[in-house]
Amino acid sequence: MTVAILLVVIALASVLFHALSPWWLTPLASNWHQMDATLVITLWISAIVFVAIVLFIAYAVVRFRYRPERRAAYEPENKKLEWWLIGLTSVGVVAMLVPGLYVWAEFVDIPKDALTFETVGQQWQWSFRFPGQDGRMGTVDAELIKPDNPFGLFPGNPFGQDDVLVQGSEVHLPVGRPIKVLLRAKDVLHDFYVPHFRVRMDAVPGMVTGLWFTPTRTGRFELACSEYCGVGHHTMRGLVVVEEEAAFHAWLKTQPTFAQSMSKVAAGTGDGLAARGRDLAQAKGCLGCHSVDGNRSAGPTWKGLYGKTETLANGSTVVVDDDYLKKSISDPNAMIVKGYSPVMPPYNLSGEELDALIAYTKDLSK
Ligand SMILES: [Cu+2]
Repeated sequence: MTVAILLVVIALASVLFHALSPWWLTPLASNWHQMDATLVITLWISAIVFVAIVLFIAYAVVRFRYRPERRAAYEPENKKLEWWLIGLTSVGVVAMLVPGLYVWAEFVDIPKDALTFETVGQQWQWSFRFPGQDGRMGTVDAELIKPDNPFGLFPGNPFGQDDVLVQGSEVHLPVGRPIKVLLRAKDVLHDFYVPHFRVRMDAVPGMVTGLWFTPTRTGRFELACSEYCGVGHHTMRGLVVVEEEAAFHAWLKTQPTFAQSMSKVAAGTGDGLAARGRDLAQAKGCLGCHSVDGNRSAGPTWKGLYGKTETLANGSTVVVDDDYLKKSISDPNAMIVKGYSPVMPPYNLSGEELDALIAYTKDLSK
């Protein structure tokens, strides 16, 4: 009897947990209410089956409990019952699958007027590219990816010259317009997922994947990598700002085009060694683990780092200078700062690149 009561309590508690739990979907901010509908349908069907089975077991435990005078009946087959069970299971499975097929058909049918932009994932940050005035994205090749050319655009391709290369990990989008996101990855699998938009897709090295949605609300939404991609995975975040069309275009104008960033490179140090260090830090993914605003991340923040005295894991202290930084980039695990894990891979940078990065950290420590 105790077992039967426990089973009934489990069934009731599961239903109550769902009804009272705050752990439910975030508010929807895109057109994909169908995703929620399929989820709810699946949840209800599974919930009904779960409760029915648990209650049936509780009933069977009481009804057929052991009595010395009773003998079990041998019944190897019950055709009628089997047909019922096959029928009900089929109806349940079909009811869970069919709505998904309808939603998928819509998911792969990308609206013709969609605004396209590209998102590139790398350990551990997101970068964004818009097609520019001509509405066409420039051709890319992974072999061309360099600190100066983080998207690997063909320097001579006419469609790529006006491509807008977004600075930082914040992307703006206009509200109420279908958006098509093209996805690439530079190193390992990543996954583009903004929970408020419901849709997600893996970014796979060596191919272009994509998804689409129409943002329905203005606001700031977090983009978090949703495919485990290494020790810095949790730091791989971005921000999607949905705003009115005019504000979006104003923002887009503030971002440099590919031609502008290339001419900066051609002009030598552009706007200084520190700026080149910043571009390099962005391109190499350093900022995935080292913040520049003082916040603690997988690695020490770069803000105020230069000239600081750090305590190392072995208890000794070191002043952060050119030598320490150079050593820590080429052999990160030699002198780990206390409280951090030895997770940084070694980087083989040129002397010029090292100088640029150090100039940048100096700049952040003024
Ligand atoms: Cu990732």
